Amino acid sequence: MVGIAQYFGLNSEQIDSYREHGYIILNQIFTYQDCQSFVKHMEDLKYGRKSIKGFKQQNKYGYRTFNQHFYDSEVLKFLISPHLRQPLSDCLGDEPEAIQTMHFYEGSEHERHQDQYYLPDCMSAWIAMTNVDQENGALRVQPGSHTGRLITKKDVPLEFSQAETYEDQQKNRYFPEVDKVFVENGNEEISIFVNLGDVVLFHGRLIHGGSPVLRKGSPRHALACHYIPFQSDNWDRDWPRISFDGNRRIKYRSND
Ligand SMILES: O=C(O)CCC(=O)C(=O)O
Repeated sequence: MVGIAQYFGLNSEQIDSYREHGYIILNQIFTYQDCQSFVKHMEDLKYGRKSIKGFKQQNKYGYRTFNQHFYDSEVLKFLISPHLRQPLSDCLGDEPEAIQTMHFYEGSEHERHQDQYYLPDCMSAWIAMTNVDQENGALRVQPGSHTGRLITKKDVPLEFSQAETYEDQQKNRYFPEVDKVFVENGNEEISIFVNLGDVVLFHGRLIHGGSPVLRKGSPRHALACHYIPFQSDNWDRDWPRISFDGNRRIKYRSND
């Protein structure tokens, strides 16, 4: 098992802060050793020193892997770590079910977006596996934006044609809409600097993205984990929804 010895939920101040700002930083949830051995695992896979069936990197928003927990128990271990269960449940007001992972080898420089566009009702636990500073592409967020407008697939349909790729759709139609909401909200954007083992919990409506990478090529390992409330029916993927007990269910939207 990874993580420090005891499991805590959020105190009332932390819950209030999460509700007000749409994110909260939890310090030292995972140990130096947990993070170091995970980074080694990821680097070994990247450079072919180790192989695992299904392993694939995407060169999209920096080097990353997508849903590696489907085939890699090292990722699954973090995704459903008991250290995250109660804090997530305190934020969601329901039992969390794990739905998605992305491991970033480096800063993504991802444009501003809201995760609930892609995964309705979700929230995120973003685990820093290396120290994250001004230079290697910190997470940037607009505090309070989780109470502003959410751009959904009804506003910007996620449809492509021969003439328009997914990337075009995002760049030409989706990101500009989020930028409009960002301006409407009016709050300052901030970059979040954290140490390895820290976790940023954030609301799925929070406008966020990746800060510019000033030191090109610098490693910045982070595992972004996404969760949905158990009661949510807002789900149309065929991916398993994984409980913290390890149970898996495939649950489709019951209406519309
Ligand atoms: O890690 C990053 O740079 C961005 C992560 C992100 O945008 C996400 O997890 O949705």
